[in-house]
Amino acid sequence: MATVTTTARREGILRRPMAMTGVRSWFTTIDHKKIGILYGATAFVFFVVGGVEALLIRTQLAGPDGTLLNADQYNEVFTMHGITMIFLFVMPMAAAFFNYFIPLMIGARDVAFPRLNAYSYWVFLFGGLFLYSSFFLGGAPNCGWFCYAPNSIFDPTIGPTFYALGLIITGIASTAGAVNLAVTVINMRAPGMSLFRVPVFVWMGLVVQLLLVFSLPIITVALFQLLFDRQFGTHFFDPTAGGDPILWQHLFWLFGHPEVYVLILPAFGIFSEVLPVFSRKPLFGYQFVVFSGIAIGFIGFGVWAHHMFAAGLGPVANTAFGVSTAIIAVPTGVKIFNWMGTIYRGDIRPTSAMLFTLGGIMMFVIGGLSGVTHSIVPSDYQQTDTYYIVAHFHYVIFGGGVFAFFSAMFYWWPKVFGRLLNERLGVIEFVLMTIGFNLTFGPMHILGLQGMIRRTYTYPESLGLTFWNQAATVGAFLIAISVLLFIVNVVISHSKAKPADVADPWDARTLEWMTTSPPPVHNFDEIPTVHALDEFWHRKYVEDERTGRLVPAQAGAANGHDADHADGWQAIHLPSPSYWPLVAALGMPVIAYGVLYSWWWLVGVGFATALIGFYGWAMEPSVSEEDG
Ligand code: HEM
Ligand SMILES: [Cu+2]
Repeated sequence: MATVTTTARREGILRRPMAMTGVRSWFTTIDHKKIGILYGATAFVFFVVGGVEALLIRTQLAGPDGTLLNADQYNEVFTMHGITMIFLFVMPMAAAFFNYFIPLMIGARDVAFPRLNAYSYWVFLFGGLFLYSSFFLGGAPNCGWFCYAPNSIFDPTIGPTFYALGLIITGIASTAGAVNLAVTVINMRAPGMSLFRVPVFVWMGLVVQLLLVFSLPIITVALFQLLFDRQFGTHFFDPTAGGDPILWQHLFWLFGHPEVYVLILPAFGIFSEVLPVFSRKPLFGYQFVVFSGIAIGFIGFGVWAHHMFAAGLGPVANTAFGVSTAIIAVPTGVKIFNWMGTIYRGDIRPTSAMLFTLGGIMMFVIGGLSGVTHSIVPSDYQQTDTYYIVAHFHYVIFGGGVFAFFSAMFYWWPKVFGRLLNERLGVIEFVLMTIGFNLTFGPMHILGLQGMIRRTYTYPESLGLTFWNQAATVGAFLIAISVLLFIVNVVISHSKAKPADVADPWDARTLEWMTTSPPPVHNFDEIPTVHALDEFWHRKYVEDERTGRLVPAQAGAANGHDADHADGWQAIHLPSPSYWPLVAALGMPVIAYGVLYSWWWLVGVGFATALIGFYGWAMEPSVSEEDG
């Protein structure tokens, strides 16, 4: 096993740890940066797959009586589209940015549990591959992304069992990742980085991890109950045997609504990082942005039944959840006003990152407004299960979430890869995606109010829904072209020679920009001491006593030695790469296939594989003895 540790104190000079390279290093890495890149690349592939499914849906619905897909195929495609976009794209893409940037932004060398971090990535990957193997092994999940009972227990196809097992596996990955990142933010901050000096992106990351830690156990219990009902003949959700299908809805949405904040809070963090940098102003109302994020996290656990207004819970429950849902619009609104306060009178630079952030906020606001109309119970009776709802959640998740991801990619690409993406292609991509997006999902509001219900593979000419469906389909293909343009941009940018130095191309504010691009494997030669929010900015610029204006600090001050470390360099310890997290993760899908086909010997093999992995992992020295 190669060593990557150094000691400096003894030799008085710094010997930087050596980065592992080559294909093998990607299978053994426990470096948060490499794991971040793995999450990002995998999530992007799933985004493309989910996008192809969306184009299949839109082609089927482009006109009445579509014949591209039959009813069963359509059910599989829209279900896998929803599952893929939420569990295999948005969540892991957020994990990619959190993994790569949280340690850098808090001045740490890595996350708290590097091997657990690798484990969570491999379990996520195997969970995604397990779910997609269903297309070749008897039938993909076909019950919608929330897979309601009793349909899910009586469905004769194997799809709902793949659904239950697949989401149990991805849930394990998310839980492991959440514990890791939450402990990292709480325990690994650099000296002086008190909680109100932590960047908003990190704060939103912490809230997201805590939402996951508290909501995933609920859905995991429900998934095991669904699995038991299907595989072992229990009756949790079977109304014919004393079970209650509404129980599934309660359990699913107790997880499902906090889940939508797991999907959107990363975007709120990204907006709060990008706006100040390209407005050359500090974030307006930093503490309000932080507290409103925390408030959303809390209230988010008290609104779940707004997904069940038509399930017959009664006027009292409906009213209570209608009110709690309206209340959650308040902290969300606070953020919008703080973002507007940040750009107000700012020195705006319309870079691609800034445009995607501004566009993302606007699309999210449109989605938020239709969300408020859902909280009014009688109007939701009209809207629920129609394309008005489909329009709403695409405006918030895609409009808010995906636009934010593209903003983050243009913003942080130079830090991760040491080169900038092409700005001109970025602006064209933004314009195309914005037009395509509104042409796809805007008309769905109208289609929904005209009575087009979701999850139906075709519609008759007589309903008069054709025109807006055609418009929506054209829009979907425009979105696809804009995503293709992004891929072309990446290829072109990486085929060019690397530019000299893009350590801080945007003149940014936070610690990740204080390192080189890409950062060294140990992140910082010296753990910085933090004295303020936007620490890097305040190292670069000081206030001129006479004019009160910000003037550049003396050269080298930004990345200089900290006086606090006058006693010389620290020893840099980094854990060694390891195969064992991958081995332990491999046990998961093996166990799942065993349960799926009731091959109990295979379940045994899976458990043995996982145990061998955990044993090897536990017995492995954390750092090499050479460090002594
Ligand atoms: C790329 C452009 C996209 C298009 C054209 C698109 C289109 C659609 C359509 C037409 C439906 C409704 C299917 C039906 O009910 O019959 C749907 C469902 C859904 N979409 Fe998208 N979508 C896109 C991107 C996304 C993204 C980025 C996300 C999430 C991040 C997403 C999440 C969902 C979810 C969760 C459902 C519900 C599936 C269900 O009913 O179980 N979509 N999409
Ligand atoms: Cu909800």
